[in-house]
Amino acid sequence: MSRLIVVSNRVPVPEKSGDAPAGGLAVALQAALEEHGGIWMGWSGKSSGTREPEALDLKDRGKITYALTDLTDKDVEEYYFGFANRVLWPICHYRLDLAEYGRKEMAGYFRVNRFFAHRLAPMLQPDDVIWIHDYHLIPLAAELRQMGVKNRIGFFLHIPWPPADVLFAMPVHEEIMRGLSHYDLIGFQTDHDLENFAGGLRREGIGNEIKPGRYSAHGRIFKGGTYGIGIETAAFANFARKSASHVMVRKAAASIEGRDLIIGVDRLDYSKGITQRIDAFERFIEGNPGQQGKVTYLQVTPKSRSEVPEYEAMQRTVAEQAGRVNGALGTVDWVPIRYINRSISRPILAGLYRMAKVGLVTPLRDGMNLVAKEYVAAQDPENPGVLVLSRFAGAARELDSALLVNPYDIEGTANAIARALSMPLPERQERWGKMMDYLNEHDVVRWCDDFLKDLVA
Ligand code: ADQ
Repeated sequence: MSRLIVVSNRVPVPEKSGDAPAGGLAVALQAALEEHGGIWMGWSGKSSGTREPEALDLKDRGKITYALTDLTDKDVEEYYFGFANRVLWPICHYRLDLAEYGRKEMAGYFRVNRFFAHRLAPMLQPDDVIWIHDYHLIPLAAELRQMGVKNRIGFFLHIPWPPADVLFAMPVHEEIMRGLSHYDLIGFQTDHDLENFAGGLRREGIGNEIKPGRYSAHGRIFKGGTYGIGIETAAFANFARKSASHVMVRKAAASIEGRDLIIGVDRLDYSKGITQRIDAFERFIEGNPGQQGKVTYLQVTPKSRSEVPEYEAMQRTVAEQAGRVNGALGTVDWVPIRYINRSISRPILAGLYRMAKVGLVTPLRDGMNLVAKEYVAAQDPENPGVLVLSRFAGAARELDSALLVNPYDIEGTANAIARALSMPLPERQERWGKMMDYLNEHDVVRWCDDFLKDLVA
């Protein structure tokens, strides 16, 4: 394959070449970029105020050039907080009720995509392969085509794709769908998302599947497929094994004092089902009074997108809820819920996952959910914990040996927590073994290879 060009909203630039990035996605993409040589372009995360951003900031790290651009305040407001996070994010997570449409924001979204295209195009060589990531940049291929770019362009959507009726509630759904048809390959996390996409094409009468995995719409033919993202399974498992001796993990273990640990780890986001999960935990304790004082539920939740009003409101709601449950159920020597609003380093996170008898991953809707996979990879094969997983996470389509729950069913989730805590060792090992085999086979490097292979085929 020729050079690889990756474009995503944010870019994990290493301090110096060879530095290992923190997340699995960055690891896999950096490895692919190292192999082929190339560019990773995106927003610097900084604002240029009211001034037009200056030329791209280029940082060379070995065979990879990181190309960063600032955005104006107006761009950040309209493209990022406005359209991407207040329209596309809720719509793609089936939350019509939370979508806030505004002409200005929509215009800003398309304007920033055009701006990205204008900055990227001059750096392209004719046989470069371009891979664009996520909902922030759907129209980017169309803008590049407009400028005469004929290269292979692939797109991967990290979040769910909604059914036609949800999508069509979005005023610019036509432009968004047309934008997608300019890619050569569109990748989704699950078959479900791909079916929703194909259903949308049919319902609108703009296209259809002409043969398996090949679609025709807006006068173009392109491929669509399912590529569920993985984690660095082996590395994460290794991490977790070593982490048990980490001083912070040992302190955490001591503070649990022989109680069973239940863990939840999510960005503070309404899609993650955190309030329903706390309700389910409360119901579990109320229904199992013998468990009082015997379990600790640790919810690790860094704040995210605090500038978006729905997220700011949620910060208050969850904090109040955790406080209320602790007030109602706690005793002088037992705090039922430990609620933490900060990021935790990966070694400590891995150690905490391993320590937890139950991993609670109950999003109302999630593209994949990597926490579910990390929790499984971190377990001790001799004594693995139990994953309680929402059937509405993409991961549920792969990890079907988890205890699958409907997160809206509070009683059902409470029962699953009880079942997880009392599950006999042989059943835990069998369920865990199946999931771990899957994760070993389908790690993030394979995800990256599969997508790129199909893009260039
Ligand atoms: P996210 O919505 O961010 O990702 P997820 O897949 O769970 O959700 O990934 C979160 C990552 O952040 C995990 O690697 C997790 O370890 C880390 N993380 C979360 N809380 C943390 C904390 N307190 N401290 C440290 N690390 C923390 C989007 C989509 C998902 C999709 C991914 C990848 O919404 O559905 O799985 O992209 O495609």
